[in-house]
Amino acid sequence: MVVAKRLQRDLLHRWHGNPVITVEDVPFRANTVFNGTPIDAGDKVYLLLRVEGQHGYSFFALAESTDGLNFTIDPKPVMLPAREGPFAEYEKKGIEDPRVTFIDGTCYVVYTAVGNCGPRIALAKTADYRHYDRIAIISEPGNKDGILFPRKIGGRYARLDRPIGLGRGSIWVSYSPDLVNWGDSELIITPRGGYWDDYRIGASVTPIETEQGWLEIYHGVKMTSAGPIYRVGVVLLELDNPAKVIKRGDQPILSPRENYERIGDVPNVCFACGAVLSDDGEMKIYYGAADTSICIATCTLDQLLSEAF
Ligand code: BMA
Repeated sequence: MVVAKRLQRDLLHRWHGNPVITVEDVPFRANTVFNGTPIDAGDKVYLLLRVEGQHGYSFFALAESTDGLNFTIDPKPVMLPAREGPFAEYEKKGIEDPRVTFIDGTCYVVYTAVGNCGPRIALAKTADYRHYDRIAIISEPGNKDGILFPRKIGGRYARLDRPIGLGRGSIWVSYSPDLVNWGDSELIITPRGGYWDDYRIGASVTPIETEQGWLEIYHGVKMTSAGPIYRVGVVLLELDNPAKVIKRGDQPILSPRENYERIGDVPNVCFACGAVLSDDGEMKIYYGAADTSICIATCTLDQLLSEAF
């Protein structure tokens, strides 16, 4: 008898313990928890979580783990929207989607500050993952999905971001001498008509430096008659000039299929926010599912580089 091999639909493997964190794990009253970015601190993995409170706006909490799989959340949030000072105007509607990058040993967090004029990219840093010092708001409104590269490129800091343009967000790169003043912005990739990422795209994971180029795991949105579908894909960028695309995966590496990705406050969402790479090349990619929980999907870096394109 010939037994048909069951086709693995997605390149990434979902962890059997998904979802890893839900609102039931949050030790204070909240609406949802999603889009957590990992902080690889060597002996521990932290997740800086986006929590949406019952009032409707988002803030950050911290989860801690020794194995990157089982987390305990701190009893109180670690970063709330500023209510006074220069950031307050721009965080009136909350702070969202943090992404962590270590540069020369300093842990930076880029997040979306949401005010009445729209989303702006903001930068903070932390020494202990529980206290955050705001540095600057680093974009005008209409921009989100800001992520720092882990080292300077051509002597300058570099970041990916997603200015919304004509309503169809694309991924751009910008440069800075000091992390505060940014410019020389260049377009990297746009949505692709007819593909899974034909409506909107944005950077998702801190770029991973490989011998072949910067591996960027991004999110792509397809608009359907039932609303958007958020999927995860990959693009490889030149190390010395990340505006140059070496190759872009035709197919997503993760699509919403499980109930926890299909059903929630925003259905049909897999939204990656960071990855932890171990010495043996195994990757854990942390993603928000349906804006309602945090999940993990795994792969090896080699497999991503060889099979995702
Ligand atoms: C994006 C971001 C994410 C969110 C996603 C799906 O635009 O705002 O925070 O997870 O939409 O709702």
